[in-house]
This record gives sequence, C-alpha cells and structure tokens, in this order.
Amino acid sequence: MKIQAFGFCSAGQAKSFFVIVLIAACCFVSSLSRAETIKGTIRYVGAPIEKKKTAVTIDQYICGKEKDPEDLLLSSNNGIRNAVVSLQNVPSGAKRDWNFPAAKMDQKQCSFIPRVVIVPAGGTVEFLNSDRLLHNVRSAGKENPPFNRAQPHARSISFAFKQPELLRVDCDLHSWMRGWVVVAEHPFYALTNEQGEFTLENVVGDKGPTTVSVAMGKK
Ligand SMILES: [Cu+2]
Repeated sequence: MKIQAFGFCSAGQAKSFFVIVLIAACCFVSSLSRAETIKGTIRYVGAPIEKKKTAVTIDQYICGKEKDPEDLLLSSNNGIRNAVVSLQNVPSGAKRDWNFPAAKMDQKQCSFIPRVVIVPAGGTVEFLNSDRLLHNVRSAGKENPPFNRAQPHARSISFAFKQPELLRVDCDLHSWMRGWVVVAEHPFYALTNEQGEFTLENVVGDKGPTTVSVAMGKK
C-alpha cells in the first residue's frame, strides 16, 4: 500500500515547495486480516518560506485589514496542517465504514472554515455564510458539475459530489478566499491536524509487512 498526501497551496507558492517537501511518515502494516491503525506526520523540510500577508482592500469591517497566508500552515516542528493523506491500492478486505464528520464549510471573517473538507463520493457539503456581507461559492470541477452561487449572510447551500475529485472553492468577491473539497473514493482518507499528524484507522493489511509511503503533491 502507498499513502499519498496532497498539499494545498496557491499556484504562486506551489512551485517553491512541490519538490522539496519530504515525508516523515513510514509505517508498516503487518497483519494478515487484523485491522491496524496507521499514524504519521507530514513535515515540511524545505527552506524557510517567507509568509506574506495579503492586504485587504474591501470589506475591512468584516475581513480585517490583512489576511495571513493559509496555503502552507506549519507547526513549530514544521508539521503541515491540512494535508490530505489517503491509501493507495486499498486492500480488498478493507473495512468499508465511512467515518467522516458531516461536511460543512463556513465563510467566516472572509475565510473558508475549515479550509479543507473531506466528503465521501455521493455525499454533500453544506456551505454557510456567517459574515454579514455577500460572498459567493464557486467551483469548477471536471468530474462533478461546476457551481457558482451567490451566498448572502446566513444562507445555507448544499452541493452533492458524486465523483472522487479534488475541488477548489473560491469566492470571487474576496480573491484570497480559498477552500478545498476532497471527494474521497474510499474511507481511508485523513486530514492532518495542526501538528501535521494523521491517523488512518481500521486498515487491514495484506500478507506480510507492507510499506507505507507518503508523497506530497501540489494543488
Ligand atoms: Cu467572499
């Protein structure tokens, strides 16, 4: 089995750390049919990145005067937050429970919160707007129908995602706003926490030890 991790960053910074992000997760699944838990940490090991704030020029009364960059969120130990880790070549005997919380993405102080949500294929994401101003939600998926809807304060809109895909979500009124919907094709997806740590539970191994590796991709 392989683990694949996706980092979420804007196009500008993507090139700078695509190649140099390396992985600090290596695990072994050695059971024949017993469920195992895989834990790991995704770390950034490249050169220090200057964090440039984005100046806010509109709607400062809600959005503030500047926004911190959210594309590469690092802990004090360089753990990468909001990386998505997933198993490749899922074992045929794997347990098929989907254990993701209901997917909701709010627009709050002119940021998508949470920035990344994981939803099972066939599931829905509920988009909210807690801000007392107008946002919109737009996504141009290839496997899933694109959408673009105005999002006034307090409105809730739900979209269904039938096909596995990584989808970017934008608000066109506030150019820095960026969210990601990860439509999972199987239950073995995990989002790294503030320390860059992830946990994949109930993984059933094949015969013998199986190396698990992690790669970082740009998106
Ligand atoms: Cu907005």
